[in-house]
Amino acid sequence: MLRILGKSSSINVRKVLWACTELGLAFEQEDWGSGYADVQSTYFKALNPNAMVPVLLDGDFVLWESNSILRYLANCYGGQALYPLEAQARARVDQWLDWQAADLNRAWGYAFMGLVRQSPYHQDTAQIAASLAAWNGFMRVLEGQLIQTQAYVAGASLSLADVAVGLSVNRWLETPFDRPQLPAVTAYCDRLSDRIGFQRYGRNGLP
Ligand SMILES: N[C@@H](CCC(=O)N[C@@H](CS)C(=O)NCC(=O)O)C(=O)O
Repeated sequence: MLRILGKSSSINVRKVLWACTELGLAFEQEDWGSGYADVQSTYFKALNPNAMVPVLLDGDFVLWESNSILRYLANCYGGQALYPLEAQARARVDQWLDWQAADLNRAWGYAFMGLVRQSPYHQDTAQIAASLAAWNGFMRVLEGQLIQTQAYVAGASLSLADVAVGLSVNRWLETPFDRPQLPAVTAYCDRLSDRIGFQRYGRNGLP
């Protein structure tokens, strides 16, 4: 049985939970991370020296880094529909997975910590505004892509990229600020909401 270490309120853990659901995989989830079991413990840091969730245990095999876990699960457990073998189709999925982990994730960091987590260290209004502007800029890039595909991020069918990007879209929609209207992004979120995995894990781990 796969073990997933990480609390379901974590966006990166929810990627893995949703991917397992898409792949029809049974798993055991353990609540690790702030507010739960201690990721600074010797046991946990031997699994992931970064002291972050998620961590996947597949027998003796240990893997951290959420998007790498998505790729591993698809590669190992018949996920060719989510992560195509053909080089260019696979590269398109990788492009959006890497974009989510690097550009999009970096853009929202300050604003999310300040507005949602209410961190006292992230209350500089100019930096919040800069973070929101960068975040919206990347979301406009996503809007353009979804206008082209009229379906999912990497094309006509759901892929691993939608797991990472879909959860990010939920984060953007749930963060309290004056958002620009992005109709293709809104329609995309509605499309994802038909999926049981997104219903279970897409909305901050809540039903
Ligand atoms: N790049 C990592 C980032 C993981 C990450 O930032 N995890 C956060 C939760 S979303 C975490 O472990 N925070 C520390 C904690 O909750 O104790 C990934 O994608 O897996």
